[in-house]
Amino acid sequence: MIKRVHHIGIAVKDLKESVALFECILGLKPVSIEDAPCQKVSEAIYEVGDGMEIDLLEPTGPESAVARFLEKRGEGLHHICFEVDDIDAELKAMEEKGVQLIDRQGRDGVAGKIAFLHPRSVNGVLVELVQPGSGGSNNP
Ligand code: CMX
Repeated sequence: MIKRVHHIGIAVKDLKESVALFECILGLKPVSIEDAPCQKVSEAIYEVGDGMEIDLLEPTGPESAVARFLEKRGEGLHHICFEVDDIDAELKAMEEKGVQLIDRQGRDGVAGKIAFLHPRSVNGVLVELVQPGSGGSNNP
């Protein structure tokens, strides 16, 4: 079952400049700035409201999915992540409904087990699912 929006990912070209912009325009400061080698990004994480995060994502190399996104589409909304309680069960149910999965099973991500649904199946929006506290590795 989908429980809440866990985070929204925004692709940016220059994390330092975007962090300064967020502070200047919105008065927001990141709770952390870190590398996520498993996703080939550096990210600035903001906590907004009731535990929801906004993550600014700068690619760490040309092979990053975020680098391809920036090249094709420019800066902007990259993905929405929903928290679920049983990621593998959700993926199985979605596959049965004909959703195009990028990951057929949850894999280790920064915040727990994660998986992506292809934007082609979700009105052009890349959707991530996360099952917190189950996995949670920063390694590739
Ligand atoms: N949102 C919406 N559409 C997107 C997209 C995104 N984030 N990324 C790519 N697309 C579009 C492409 O523009 C392309 O559109 P057209 O068919 O109209 O040209 C289409 O999806 C297919 O793209 P593709 O050629 O397969 O492009 P990629 O090789 O760039 O792969 C995707 C796209 C979604 C499969 C890949 O980006 C992926 O596996 N993403 C999951 C992992 C990820 O994004 N990690 C980033 C960090 C996450 C985090 O830190 O939480």
